[in-house]
Amino acid sequence: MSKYYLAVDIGASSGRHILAHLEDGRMQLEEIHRFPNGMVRRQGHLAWDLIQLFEEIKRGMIKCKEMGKIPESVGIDSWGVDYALIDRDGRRLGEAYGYRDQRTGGADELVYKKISEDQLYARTGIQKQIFNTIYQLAADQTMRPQILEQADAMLMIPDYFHFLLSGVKAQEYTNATTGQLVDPKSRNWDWDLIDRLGYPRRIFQPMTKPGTCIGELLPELQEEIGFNCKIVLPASHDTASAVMAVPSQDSNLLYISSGTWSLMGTELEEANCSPESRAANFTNEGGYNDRFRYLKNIMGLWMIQSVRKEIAPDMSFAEICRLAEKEKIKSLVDANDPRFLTPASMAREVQTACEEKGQEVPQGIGQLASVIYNSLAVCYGRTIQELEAVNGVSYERIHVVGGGANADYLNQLTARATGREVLAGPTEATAIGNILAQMIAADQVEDLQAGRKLIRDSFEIRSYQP
Ligand code: ADP
Ligand code: LRH
Repeated sequence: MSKYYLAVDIGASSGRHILAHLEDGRMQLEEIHRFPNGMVRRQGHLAWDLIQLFEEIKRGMIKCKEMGKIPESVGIDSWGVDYALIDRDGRRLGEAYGYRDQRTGGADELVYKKISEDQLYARTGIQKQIFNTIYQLAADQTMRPQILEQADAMLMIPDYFHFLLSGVKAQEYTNATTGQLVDPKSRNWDWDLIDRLGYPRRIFQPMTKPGTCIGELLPELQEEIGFNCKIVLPASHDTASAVMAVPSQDSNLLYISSGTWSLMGTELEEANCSPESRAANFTNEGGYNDRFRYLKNIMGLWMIQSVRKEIAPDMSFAEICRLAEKEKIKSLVDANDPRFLTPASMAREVQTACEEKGQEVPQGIGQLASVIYNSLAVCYGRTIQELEAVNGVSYERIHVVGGGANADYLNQLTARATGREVLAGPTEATAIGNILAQMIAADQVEDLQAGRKLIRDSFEIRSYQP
C-alpha cells in the first residue's frame, strides 16, 4: 500500500494541495485542490484573509478523505516575513498584514536608531527589504502597541496554520530567517538584537528545524476532516522548499525560484555577511540541512501578474507570452526597483519608468509584457555576474523552478541574456520540496541529495540553449 504525504503550498497568487507517493522509484503527484490567494484591502491596509485560507486548507484535506487517500503527514509552506500575533488563549489579535502594505514606510529609520544598517547586515546576513519582520514589528510598536503588549506569540503564516491544525506553537527555522532577527551562526533567534529593539522575548517561539513532527491533528479537526495525521514541518518558507527541489547534484548550483518573486542564487555552507555581499544586496536565508540560500529577491512575475490583472484579465500567461514574443520594443526597466513593489498601476509605473529614461513607452499588453520579461532576463544576467564575483565561482547552467518555469519565452530570453543553459522544471518545486522534507522525516527518502536525484528522475526538465 502506498504511503501518501500532503503538501499545502500557499503562494502569494494561489495555493494548492499536492498529494504525493513513491511508485517504481519515482515521486508521483496529484493536485487535490487549488484556490486563489492575494492580499485584501482592510481599513486602508493590505492583509491576508487567514480565515478563508484556513477554510481552504481544511477543504483540501477533506478531499483527501473523500478520495480515500489518507496522508501520513501534512506540512504547510508559504511566503516569508509575515506573521499573526496571538494571545495567551490562542486567539488572533488584529490583522496579519501583507508584505506589500505600506505601513512599514519609515520603520527602517526606527530600527537604525537602535542598530546601524551595516551592523544589522553583519549580524543577520539578510538583505534589506522594507517588509522584513524586523521592520513590521517596528511599525507595530508605533501603530498598534497595545496589540504587541497583549501578544503572547508571533507565528509566521505557516506556523500559524500548523498551530491551528495541531495546537502546537513552534517556529520553523527557514521562515524565521526571512524576518532578519535570526543569528546565522547559532541559527537561533538573535536575542541581543531582539532586546535592543525592544521586542518582547516571549512572542518568539522555540526554533524548530524542518523535518520535525510537532504533533497531530486536534481532535475537533480529526472529526471535521475525517482522519488523523502527523503535522511535519517542511522547510516552511516556500523558497526554501523550492530550493530543496532543484534537480541538481552540483555543490555550486544556480537557481531561480520563479513565481510571484524571482529568487535567484546558490547554496552556501556558511553565511556571507561581508560588506561586499551587502553592497550587492544578497541575502543569506536559512535552508534545509543548515545550508544557506544565498540569493537575491527580484521583483519577478508579480509585474506580469499585475499588468495582466489591470489590462488583460481574461488572457492566459501563455497567450501574454505569445504576444510579447512578437514585439520589437527595446525599452528596459530595473526589475529590482522598489517602485514596482505596490504601485497604484503597474502598467503606468512601467510606462513612466521608460519615459523617465527617454525610452520608447510600451503600449498594450504585448509591449508591456515584452519590456517586463526582457527586463527580468537582463536582471538575471546581472545577478549571475554579481554572484560569480562575490563567490569566486562560475556557473554553467541555471535551474529555473516554480510556476514561472512554464514561461518558455522567459526561459529563452534568460538563456540568451545570461549566456547559460537554462534547465526548466519542476514547476511545482515548492510543493515537491515540502513533500521531500516529509518523506525524509518518514525515512522514505534517505537525504536531500537522494531526494534531488529522485526529483530529477521523476519530473520533466526542459533545456534551453543560449
Ligand atoms: P506563487 O506560488 O509565487 O504564487 P507560482 O509558482 O504559482 O507563483 O507561479 C505563478 C506564475 O507563473 C504566474 O504568475 C505566471 O506568471 C507564471 N506562469 C504559470 N504558467 C505559465 C505559462 N503557461 N506561461 C507563462 N507563465 C506562466
Ligand atoms: C516568495 C517569498 C520570497 C520573499 C517574499 C516575501 O513567495 O517567500 O522568498 O521573501 O515571498
